[in-house]
Amino acid sequence: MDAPARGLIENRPVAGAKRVLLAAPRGYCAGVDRAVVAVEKALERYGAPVYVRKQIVHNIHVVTELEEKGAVFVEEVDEVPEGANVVFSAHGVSPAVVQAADDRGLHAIDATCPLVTKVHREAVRFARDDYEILLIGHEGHEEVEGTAGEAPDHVTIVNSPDEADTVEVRDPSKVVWLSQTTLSVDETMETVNRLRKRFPQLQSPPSDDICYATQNRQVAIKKVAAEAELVIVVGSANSSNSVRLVEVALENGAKAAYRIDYADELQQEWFDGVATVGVTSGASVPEVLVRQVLDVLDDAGYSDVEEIRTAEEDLIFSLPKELRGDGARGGRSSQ
Ligand code: 0CH
Ligand code: SF4
Repeated sequence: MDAPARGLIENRPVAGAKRVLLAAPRGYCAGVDRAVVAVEKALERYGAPVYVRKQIVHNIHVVTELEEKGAVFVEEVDEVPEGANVVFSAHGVSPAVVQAADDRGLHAIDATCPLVTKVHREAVRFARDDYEILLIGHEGHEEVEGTAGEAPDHVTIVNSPDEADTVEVRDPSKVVWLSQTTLSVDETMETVNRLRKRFPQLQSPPSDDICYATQNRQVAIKKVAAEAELVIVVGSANSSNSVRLVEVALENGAKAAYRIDYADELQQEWFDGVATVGVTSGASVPEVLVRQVLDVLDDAGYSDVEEIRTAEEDLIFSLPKELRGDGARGGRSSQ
């Protein structure tokens, strides 16, 4: 989308000085950057169209821009012409999808985030040792489908803390929990605590499944929310980690919190009497969309912007191996 018309929100007086607290880290994580760059590189190398199974990341702006460059997003590999290039999204795929692409003679480029692949490997290993895996995550989310698909006979999905009270297992002495990478840390710990009350021998994953980027964005918005009357989260409705940021803000002091895709969705009534606005963005959100929100806020008198940084991030993943032939490495995408 073009830059939104400025002056969308009126500059009305409020008690106290108007200011913005801008959470950091926010926006793109290493896995999203790598996945978006992978589609761009595939387009450069092979030319359009490059097919992508599911949204490469859950952000409408990213998907629209890549479509304009020649990416074609499909739901399943059977929609891809035989022999064509197909990119698997950052959220990962089950072995059945890999097999289906192979059966169709597709050239697959796997943009699954390495931190999602790590959880897949854990699922494979615990299943091989005949553990029952309680996979904490949202049923129907692509990442959960992909991870569960590694060991369908050993995985039971636990959608919520309440489900921890009712889920049944075969052998309570041989059970482990794993999780989706983009959940609320606090809610997941509540689920685990409730599971452990019922299954004291429950094992934990060897290392955190909720990834560094998800955790860092939640820590930052908690600090911002403690001082903000209103929190704006930039991110798409199907972006799990973005939606979690709204919930975390509300649970940690924000009086109101809203998720928007674009600055022109800001509503006048959200700002009534508000002096301090918190702003953040999900892991799949390009920074340009945050800048457009800050421009609208600036016009409304929220010109004093203070960044609240709770962690530094410098992780970069190398590109999928199928794109590494020229020695290219992942780097900041142009979006
Ligand atoms: O937060 P979810 O998992 O819905 O996905 P996203 O918004 O595309 O963010 C990137 C995470 C990709 C997989 O961990
Ligand atoms: Fe990888 Fe975490 Fe980003 Fe998901 S949110 S793509 S697991 S770094």
